[in-house]
Amino acid sequence: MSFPKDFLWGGAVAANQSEGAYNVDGKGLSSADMLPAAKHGVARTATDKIEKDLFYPYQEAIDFYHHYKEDIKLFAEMGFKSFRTSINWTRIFPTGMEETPNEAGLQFYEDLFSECKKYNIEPIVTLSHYDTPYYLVEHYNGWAGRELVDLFAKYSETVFSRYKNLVKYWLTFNEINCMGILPYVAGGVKHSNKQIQAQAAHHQFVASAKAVKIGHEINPDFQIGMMLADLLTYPYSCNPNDVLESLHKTHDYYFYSDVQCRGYYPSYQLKKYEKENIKIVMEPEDEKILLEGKVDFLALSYYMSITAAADKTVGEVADGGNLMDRGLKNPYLESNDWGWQIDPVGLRISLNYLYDRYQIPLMIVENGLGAYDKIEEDGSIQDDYRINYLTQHITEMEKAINEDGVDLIAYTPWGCIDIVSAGTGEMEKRYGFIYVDRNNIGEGTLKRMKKKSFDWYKNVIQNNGL
Ligand code: BGP
Repeated sequence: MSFPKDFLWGGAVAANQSEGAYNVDGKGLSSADMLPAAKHGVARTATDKIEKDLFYPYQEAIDFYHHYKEDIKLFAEMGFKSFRTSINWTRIFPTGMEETPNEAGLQFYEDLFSECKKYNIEPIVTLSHYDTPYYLVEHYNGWAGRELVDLFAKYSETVFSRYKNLVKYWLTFNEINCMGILPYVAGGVKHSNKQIQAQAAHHQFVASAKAVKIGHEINPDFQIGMMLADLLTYPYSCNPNDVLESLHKTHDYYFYSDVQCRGYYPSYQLKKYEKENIKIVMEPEDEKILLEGKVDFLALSYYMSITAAADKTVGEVADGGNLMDRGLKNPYLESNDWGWQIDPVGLRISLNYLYDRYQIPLMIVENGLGAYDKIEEDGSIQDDYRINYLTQHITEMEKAINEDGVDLIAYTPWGCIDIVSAGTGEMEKRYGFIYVDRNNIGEGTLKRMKKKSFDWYKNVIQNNGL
């Protein structure tokens, strides 16, 4: 078992779920800041302003903003070769509309990326991770507004120029396909229907393609990728109608990677829009921009798989499966405490599908097990379940590389340090190798503690996956 020599082992977080400091040093409000905590099984809904009696878990999060040196030191101790995080647009342009950027915000990320470089950790930076300036949400209905394309291009140009010698790997939009599932979270789209979601996705496609072009002009060595939430969907049975249903569900998310990796809308999606009477408003240059702004690599998140049946009365809807229009449970798989079905072989299958389809390098920039962790009397955290989950997935990655020939270049497990959950706003859905003392209602010292998986992952990296 071996991994490529320069394989980018690391970990991942996002600005909004980790940084806290939501209103310091000139930062503006973002769509994420307006999401109060919910509970397991209850979707988070944005408020129009910050309400005093609600709890907004991103406001403080794990205060990575003030703890990043300590945290990166711990990542370096594990031997990280890469670290994925995002830039919070509202630290750079507080409303998204300013003429000149906020220097304090620019300086923060310069310090953060320099700190990574100090330990030879390669930053992998997402430009937009579920974070839209709230001003743009209010004035343009988020990404439903065409105005955001050029505002985003300006923001991208600003950060590309500033960090051109610090950052090589960039991702444009986190889980861009979630626009069709969670339009507010993915695009600050508050008032939404299928037509609006399709138009908002188009704006992100064009904005991403523009960013790719601008980035390559600023530094031809930049590698700029797209990011797909991999929602691997099997047929519920071998009934051809179920197979067809799973193909259609697969198209629902491959559509996004097709546009970004191939540079044009796939025919199945154009037919679907026609059937649903959805009309995309395009500017004359858009098709050219999409083609010229194809991405250099594809990054994916992978947590689970679901199944699909043609007959709408069969099967049991999996947790979260209702978002994917009746994603069904798979009798062969077990689930985590949040009902996400654990499927390591599915990761190998997904990597094959994606590499066959696009023939460009792949990165796994999110994977992991959300779980409740317990601190033992001796202060240790015995997270063997997490070690087990990750071992199984790494084993399948290795097969994808060595047996199937997939060009996989990075693995950054999600929430390498415990952060706030995006789905529920809980703190106690933990993914990390590092425990953070904070609970669901914001109590705790924020102290960092190594879990058992910390030394395990250190060993994995040291032995290049062995
Ligand atoms: C992905 C998001 C992340 C992240 C992860 C885990 O969809 O890109 O932001 O949080 O899912 O989800 P959760 O936090 O709900 O467990």
